[in-house]
Amino acid sequence: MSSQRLVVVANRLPLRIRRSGAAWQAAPSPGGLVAALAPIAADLDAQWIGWAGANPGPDEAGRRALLDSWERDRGFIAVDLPADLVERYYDGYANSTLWPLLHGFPGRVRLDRETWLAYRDANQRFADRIVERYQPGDRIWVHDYHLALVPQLVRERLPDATIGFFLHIPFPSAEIFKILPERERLLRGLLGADLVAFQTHAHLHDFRRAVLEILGLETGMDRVDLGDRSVALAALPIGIVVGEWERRLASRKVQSVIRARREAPDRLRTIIAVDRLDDTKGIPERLRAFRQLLRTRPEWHGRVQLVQVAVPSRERIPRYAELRRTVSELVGEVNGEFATADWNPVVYLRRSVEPAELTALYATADVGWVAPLRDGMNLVAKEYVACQAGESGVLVLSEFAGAAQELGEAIRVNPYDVDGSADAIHRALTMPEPERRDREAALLARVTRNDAPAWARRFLDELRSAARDGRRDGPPNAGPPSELLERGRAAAERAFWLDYDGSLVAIAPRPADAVPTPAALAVLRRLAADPSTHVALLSGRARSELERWFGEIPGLWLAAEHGVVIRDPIGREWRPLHGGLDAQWKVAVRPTLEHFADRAPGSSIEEKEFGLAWHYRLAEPELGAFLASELVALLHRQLAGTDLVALSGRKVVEVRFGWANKGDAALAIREGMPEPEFELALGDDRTDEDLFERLPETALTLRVGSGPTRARYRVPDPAAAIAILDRLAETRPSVKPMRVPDVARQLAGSGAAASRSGSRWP
Ligand code: GDG
Repeated sequence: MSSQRLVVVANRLPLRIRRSGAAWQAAPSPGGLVAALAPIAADLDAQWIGWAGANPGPDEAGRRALLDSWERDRGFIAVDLPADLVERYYDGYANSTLWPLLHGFPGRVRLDRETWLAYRDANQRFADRIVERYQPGDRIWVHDYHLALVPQLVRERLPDATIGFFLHIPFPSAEIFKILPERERLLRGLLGADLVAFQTHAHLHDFRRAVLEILGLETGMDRVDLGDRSVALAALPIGIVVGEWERRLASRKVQSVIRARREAPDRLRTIIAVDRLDDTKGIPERLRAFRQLLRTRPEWHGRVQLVQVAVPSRERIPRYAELRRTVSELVGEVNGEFATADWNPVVYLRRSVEPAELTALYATADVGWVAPLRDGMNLVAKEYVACQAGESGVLVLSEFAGAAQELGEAIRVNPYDVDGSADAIHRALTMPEPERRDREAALLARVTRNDAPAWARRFLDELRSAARDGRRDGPPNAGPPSELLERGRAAAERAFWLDYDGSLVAIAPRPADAVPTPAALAVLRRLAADPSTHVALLSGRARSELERWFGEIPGLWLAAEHGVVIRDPIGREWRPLHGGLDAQWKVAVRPTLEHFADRAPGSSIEEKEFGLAWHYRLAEPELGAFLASELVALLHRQLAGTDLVALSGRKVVEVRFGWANKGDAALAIREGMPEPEFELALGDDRTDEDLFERLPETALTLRVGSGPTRARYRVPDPAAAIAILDRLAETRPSVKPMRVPDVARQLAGSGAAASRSGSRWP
């Protein structure tokens, strides 16, 4: 049994089964995924799970026998889907709802509960197959919009499985995605994975927005935190198998076709376009633009030809049948308007062409015209570049294809702009040879470097680290071992980084009620009184409160508002962590928060010196949570481009400086100190995770209460935390006599002294 199998899950298996006369036969499936993964699949002991394409019919035993042999000999595991289910799941929800919606065409979306139920059912069947065949150590790689629920369905039954998802098509703006009645289920479905990857950063960004606005979950640039685990996000543009096109290009047969075409005496300038007959591909728009070129630039009459290959696709869906009619009519119109006895402007191939012929078409075309209205990536663009190797064809590429992000040397077009597109084609046809060669060479280098095997390897690397880093249930409620505390008690130089609310005192319904307990005050005093122990209280509270409660404790550092301002224990002066403190912004932001406070009875606004917070602990929980996600989304827009951020915490949404965090505050204080021999950090929420993350590995990090954490140890409540601090405050064997903390003295002095200390104080 291999321990690192790759299980590829896609709507279709690499082979489909079909009836030929009295027998069942295997035929290759359409789609490039097999080719993309083939170069790495062999090394990875890859299994495939997918639909085999045909439904039970006559001779069920024969069909089963063939499918069984696929499984045995090739690792292809078929998912059985009854014909009526395929129609509702595949033609229905996947291609009539999700496909147009994810491409951003809400007007073309069909919403229908029946097809949604079929989609769920089909996804469940895929998940069942995965779970049935699962072996510990497997890496499960789910592909595309047909199977968005699969990651979560598998996660529910295999909590420890490694699951990745790749979306081949775009993700739309949140406004459009929200249209879907099943939006929440779909997002949750995807977030069952350890890694969700997209073709471009733009799609990834739109996905993050949807997660925020629909689920109310904040996301990092490349991560969604779900509490008990996190999901990595990545932009991994797919490539083509360049080697395969090179091999075809080099074949004798293809070479002789290419030579014959290039050397033909009456050779026309040719433009190649290759698409599935799909309304996202912009075929009618392209034909209109070509007509415009011929109308406005008669010099091309008789000299240029557009070869449009259009492979029929999803023909049972009415939208597709209609598109087929539209395209045929337009081809007829353009040819009818301009053709002569010796010249046909448009050659229309409404069928699939053989790979060898396609290679020759790409290689001999002067222009590759790729004009989708929206496309995840578009492999045709890359294939054209690969087949022009050593030649000087020009790629004209829609700015709405994912490929446009990578292929900057192409001529970019807006496919909706008929005149602009006609001009771009004219420009491509008249571009000087050296410029054409330079552009093609640069494109070819990039397409070759980011080829399909490189893409797959990158995905699997990302998946490996996502699965490793994503599980953060953290340690059990055990606390640090006794000998560690003993060592801590004896260490010469020590530092303590302590959160207050939830860590030293329990959370109270109203923040003002969470006053320090005598036990908390006592232990702070004892620790801070020791000259070789540096104690810093790092809190989200305002400095006035910290000063009132703790201002008189000798030797104690205070950091207020998550480290926006810090007070040293000697000079007792507050200084900002960064320069340029300004609270003017509150004037603009306060009304937004007030509006939400009005809408949720029981909620209130807390005004800090450099921040604003909306607390909803006392509001009706469901309404509070709902409004909180709406508020965060609104604030994200309002604060874009400022150095402020909106963060949701425990029953609170807070606006504060993005640069302020407890980790940086601790490091700023730490910079001027002698290297501590022992260091302890204490915290109970997300803002303390910044602290745990930035301290050196050797620090003893301690989470108070439940929730995911980076901390090494956990204790159940503030009382248990104080018990640990009490032990560390016991009489120390090796305390050096009368040692005044150096840093404190430096910081208390002049600005010049502060900068000499090498710290980052302004
Ligand atoms: C989805 C996303 C993303 C076409 N005609 C013939 C033929 N083809 C091949 C092409 C190319 C493939 O079909 C089409 O790939 P695209 O990338 O253009 O588009 P989709 O099918 O919509 O694919 C897309 C892709 O997934 C991969 O992630 O790029 O954005 O929509 O390989 O060569 N092949 C042959 N004869 C034809 O007539 N042999």
